[in-house]
Amino acid sequence: MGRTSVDFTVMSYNILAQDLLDLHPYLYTYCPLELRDWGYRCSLLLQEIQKCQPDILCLQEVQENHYEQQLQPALSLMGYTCVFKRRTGPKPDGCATCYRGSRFVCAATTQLEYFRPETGLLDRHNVGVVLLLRPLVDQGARLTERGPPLCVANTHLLFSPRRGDVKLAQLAILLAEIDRVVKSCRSSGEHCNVVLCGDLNAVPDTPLCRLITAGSLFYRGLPSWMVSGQENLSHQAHCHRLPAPLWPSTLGISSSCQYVTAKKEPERPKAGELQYDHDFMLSLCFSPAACVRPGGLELIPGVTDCSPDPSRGNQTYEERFGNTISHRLHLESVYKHAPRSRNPLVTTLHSATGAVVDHIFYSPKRAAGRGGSAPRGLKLTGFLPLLSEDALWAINGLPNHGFPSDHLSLMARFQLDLDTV
Ligand code: KL2
Repeated sequence: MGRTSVDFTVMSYNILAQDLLDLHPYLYTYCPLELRDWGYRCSLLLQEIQKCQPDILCLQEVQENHYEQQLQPALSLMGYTCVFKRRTGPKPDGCATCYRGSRFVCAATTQLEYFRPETGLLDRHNVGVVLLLRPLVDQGARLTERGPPLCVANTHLLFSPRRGDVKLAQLAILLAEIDRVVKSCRSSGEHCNVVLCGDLNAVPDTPLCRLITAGSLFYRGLPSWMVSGQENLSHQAHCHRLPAPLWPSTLGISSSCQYVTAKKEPERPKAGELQYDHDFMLSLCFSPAACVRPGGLELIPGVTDCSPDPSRGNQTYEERFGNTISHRLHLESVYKHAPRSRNPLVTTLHSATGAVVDHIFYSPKRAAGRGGSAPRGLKLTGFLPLLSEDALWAINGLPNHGFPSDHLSLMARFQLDLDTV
């Protein structure tokens, strides 16, 4: 009898790009210069990863030259395979997703760019990485692929507290890609679990996070700054409210955060191609396309007098979009139990802010499907606690002698049921 489940851990960590630290020194005046040094921070970071031994590591603010010169080589020696995606634009950092080669094989990789200037909305240089991983299980001294696949999405969404509209559209691109991966698994009969993590630059219980966990968001008219809850900007005179639709159809993503397959214009037939043989016409007889009534069809009672349903098909993009964004993934937050208190827990802290902006979402375990199929989803079996603002200021804020970044690392442990053999 083989194993019936495996455990794995996921860490999400914004490691504070040196470039951004040096660009905003006024945020870290309390932090001694020697603790702001990349060499010092890098060795602390690698020690922390070595100690926690996450099976999957999702890093944000990874500076390209530091990735190439220090992080990738060191992580490779620790047994990790990494996929890095630098931001578009001038800033030299990006996201890196690493997994332990002894625990997973990677079946597919997508590097997402959210810069889509043709949309008139997505004009910021943020990125994401989506991997499809297959668990490896030790079976008689041999590593074998076993169990349902896992889609791991890692991202760092736009910081700007006012631009909730851009953040939501960036998230929609990420959700559409995850949906595509999950669907491609489903088409081959597999249930794909999802882990979505990273620095979303949005605090819990705000519209952006609620879209992820509730699956839908009514956004029309919502003040843009409210989307992420980073700052209260209700006092400002001019307040941008979210329009509907939020993004144009040219993005190729529906309001349910799924890719829209573009409808191609039918090609005009060349002369002589208008001949159809009897078998071809017969094969069309019951196909849906053959049941659509051409606009200028001559009325013959009983033959051509059933007209198409006018409530479908003629709607404009704006009408179809509605005022709601939704998605079809079931996701829960690992850190939803974090209690609100006078001394709040945080994932990031410096002179200007102390907040929870980093998250790990996952497909929770649900009841068995019909026909006695195996229960689906991940069982959360543990997570690394956060610290309070007070506790962190008591050890001189972030970064400090023990923590290399202005963010804390988040970590969760999951149990995954393997397919029974
Ligand atoms: O909030 V962050 O820090 O997830 O920890 O993400 C962004 C900010 C990161 C990438 O753009 O750079 C930080 N004031 C303070 N921090 C800023 C600012 C700013 N004006 N701009 C960017 N960042």
